Amino acid sequence: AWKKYQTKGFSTKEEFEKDVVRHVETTLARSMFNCDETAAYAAASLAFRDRLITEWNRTQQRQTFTDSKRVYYLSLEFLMGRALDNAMLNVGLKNVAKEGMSELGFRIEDIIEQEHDAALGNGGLGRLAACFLDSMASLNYPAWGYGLRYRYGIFKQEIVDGYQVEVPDYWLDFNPWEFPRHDITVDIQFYGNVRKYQDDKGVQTAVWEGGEIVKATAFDVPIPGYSTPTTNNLRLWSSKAASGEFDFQKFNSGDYESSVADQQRAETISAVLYPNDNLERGKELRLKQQYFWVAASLYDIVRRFKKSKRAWREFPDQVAIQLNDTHPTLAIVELQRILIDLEGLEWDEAWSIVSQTFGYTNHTVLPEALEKWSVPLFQNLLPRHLQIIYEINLFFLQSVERKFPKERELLARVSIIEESQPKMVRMAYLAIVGSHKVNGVAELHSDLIKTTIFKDFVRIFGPDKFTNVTNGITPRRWLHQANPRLSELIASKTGGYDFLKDLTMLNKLEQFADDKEFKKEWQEIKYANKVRLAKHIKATTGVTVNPSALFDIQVKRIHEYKRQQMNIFGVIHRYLTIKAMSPEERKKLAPRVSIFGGKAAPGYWMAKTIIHLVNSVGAVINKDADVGDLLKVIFLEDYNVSKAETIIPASDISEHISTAGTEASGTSNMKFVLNGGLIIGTCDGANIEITREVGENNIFLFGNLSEDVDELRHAHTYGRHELDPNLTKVFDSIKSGTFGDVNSFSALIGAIEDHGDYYLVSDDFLSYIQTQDLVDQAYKNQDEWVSKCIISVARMGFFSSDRCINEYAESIWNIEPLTPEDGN
Ligand code: 26M
Repeated sequence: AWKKYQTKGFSTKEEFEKDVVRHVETTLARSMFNCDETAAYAAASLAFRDRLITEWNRTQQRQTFTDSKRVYYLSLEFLMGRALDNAMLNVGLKNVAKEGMSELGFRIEDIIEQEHDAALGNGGLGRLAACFLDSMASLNYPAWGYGLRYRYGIFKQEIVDGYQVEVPDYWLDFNPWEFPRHDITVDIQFYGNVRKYQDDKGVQTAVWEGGEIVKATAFDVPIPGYSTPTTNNLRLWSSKAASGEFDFQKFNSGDYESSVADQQRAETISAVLYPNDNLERGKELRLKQQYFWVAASLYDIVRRFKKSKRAWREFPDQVAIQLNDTHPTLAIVELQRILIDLEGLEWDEAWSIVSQTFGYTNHTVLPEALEKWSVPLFQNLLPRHLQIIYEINLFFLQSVERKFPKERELLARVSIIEESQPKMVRMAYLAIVGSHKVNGVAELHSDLIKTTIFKDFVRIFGPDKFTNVTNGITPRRWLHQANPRLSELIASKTGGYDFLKDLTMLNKLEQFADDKEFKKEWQEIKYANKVRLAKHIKATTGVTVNPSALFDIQVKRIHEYKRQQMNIFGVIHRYLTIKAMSPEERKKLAPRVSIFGGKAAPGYWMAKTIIHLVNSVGAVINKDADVGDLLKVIFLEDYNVSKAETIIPASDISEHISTAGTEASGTSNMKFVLNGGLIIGTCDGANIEITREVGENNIFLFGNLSEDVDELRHAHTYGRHELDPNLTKVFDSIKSGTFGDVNSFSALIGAIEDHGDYYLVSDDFLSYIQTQDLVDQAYKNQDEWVSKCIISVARMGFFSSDRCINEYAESIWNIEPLTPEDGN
């Protein structure tokens, strides 16, 4: 029905070509005679961008006129990847563009490849935010994302002599997908002092004064929904110096050098994404980034609310704010400050508004990732906010004391301020106290936070405040865009592309799990995807891999808890086994390609050592003539969203092998299964729910359970710790120098042999290699294997981020979709 409102703009290939030529000749000021692929990409993007703008404006008007409740998704990371392909598919004009570009002499694939990834995120958390934006728009929810416009995204990874080298990712040279809003700026204050005074009526007021001001400028990115009239907005803030304001007063007028230095210091705030994933390091600049972004976003949200002229108590009926982990927790304090210091509300009324507005999503239980800020650092940077935090804490602890009168230790345990040296602000506790709902991201994870790190808070607030929303992924990017042939095959059997809007429709595929013709097509598509990846491997590493081999893939951030070290030890074990075999025995083996990819945080030395080991092992195995095609080891450089789109559809088996209880959810597990690959994994995160959906026969689970982890760790520390003999053999071969310098890898071995094997690599090793043998056996029966893959895909409907967003909308945000029928 909304189609009748559809915008002007091209809809045929001729019209598209006209737009492209116009942009080449006028916007880019070039002639069609020297239009290269870069220019063609630019012009095609501008043509699509024009088309998005009308719907974007209309969506915003609709949301304003109907005065409907909006959700604001606050995330320091949005791992968007490429925009052009996504825009073409979402507005349903990729074929038009393909034909048009072809007539202009370009292949659409080459044009798409020109785009630099928007890589404003580290890993799972950032990519989840990007999937959520796609789902919120595709489901017509009135929703905005708020983030930071980093000048440098996550670093580019180069592998030099087997080691990771980081190269800056300057991505803004040409970015047609953002609109600078130089008229939308906010002054953000840092440092300074708080002066308290009483007015004539004896009312205390706090004034935050002095310090310095930095300007936030908005940059807007349109977010088109798939086949919907909704185009939502992602607003990213960029920092610059507030020129001519009082921050310059402290310099002598005409002191040019220090003015420039000041300018640069201000611009530093939005300069670079912190490249840590699941690690907190307490740097002042990081806290500055957080406040800068949170204060600008809240100013914007509050300004929009005030235009509606509603009473403050209606704020939570108009506004839901979701905190993507604790990174935006300052928003809670900032809204309280706005309401009491600037708008003159009473504390209690303000606090009730604040705590009804926010929801907090936890993404990790790793202790080293839980955010804490030193009180002295806080005091210096945000003096007024620290006062407010102390008040919040005081009222909170008073309420706890009333409820649990004689439990002094409880008060110390749940205090937002940790009484350490120096004292620390516990951001997760602040987020819980200031939100109406707290959720984990998979069932096991949500249970774990309720019984471990947030246990006391469940007693205090009751169990209903804590809930689960299992993560999901957008099928538009992770099936339709990444695997167009599989998407087409599915469409041909399920009655068109409706399954992209209702992924549970995949269940119609189950009836074809034994259909010969269907299975043949399915296999052909997988093979073609593997050929494509093999070409990429050849081009980037020089290694030839056989596309008929079993492709075994582990791509994700490198972290000890994700256990890439166990994977590579397993590869070495396989290598030693092959070496010990007779040629006849070798003939019975299933050839395998072990593929790794992922970035290590630049300061995470152990993770970098894992990368070095993978490359060193590959260097030896890949040129061993005894082994040949039976085993190849590949490390793919610079894993990112666009590379994931080629890697994931090419997997036969992928690895999700974290120590039980450590991976909150995982989302690549869902992407791999949705693309017709099976997985080997531990009983962790969403693997458990994937098993529930696809059935135990269609997944390779192994290893200890999360409830056994504490005991095993305890036994390592206090009992004898005997290593698995298979693992010992692997260590012996490393120690004998098979893979180069022995000392390079001693820390990796030492962590297991001498330092308690915290991630239980040895405990799970036997079960891991035995399960890998089962994978080999299963792969030999291709007929059964393909049926397993089809059945699994058919049962993956639950893992759409659409399901996930509908759950948030209903149980946390209390918002409704909005379409033209409701407005303009
Ligand atoms: C912290 C401090 C300084 C700089 C960066 C950080 C930081 C950045 C990212 C800390 C944690 C970050 O992300 C955690 C994360 O990605 N968690 C993952 O979230 C996914 C989506 O819910 C889950 O699927 C993964 O299991 C979980 O590891």
